[in-house]
Amino acid sequence: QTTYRPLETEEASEQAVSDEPPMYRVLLLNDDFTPMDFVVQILMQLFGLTFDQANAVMLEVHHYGRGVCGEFTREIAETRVSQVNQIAREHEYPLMCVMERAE
Ligand code: NFA
Repeated sequence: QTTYRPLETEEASEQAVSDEPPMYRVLLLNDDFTPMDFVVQILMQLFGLTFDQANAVMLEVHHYGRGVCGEFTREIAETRVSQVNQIAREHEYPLMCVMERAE
């Protein structure tokens, strides 16, 4: 004997499968040594920000300790983090870039 139940719609089951990839925030952390104009250049070159946007993010990091460069899929976020940290190390600045899950 078979028990039949209705097919569940997404709404009925509340188990909808997201088709969107998880997003990651890329953050810059403040330090006392990295020059402000170097941070602004990084934000323009690697994150495509305008000078004014880059300046605003840099000042947020400088005043509050951290600031958001953007939100990306995992691979892109990982690549940006590596690029920032590598360029900073090449210039012997302690600038730190990290990522965290958004949402
Ligand atoms: N705090 C740094 C300074 O005063 C500037 C800075 C901003 C460093 C953002 C790192 C990130 N030179």
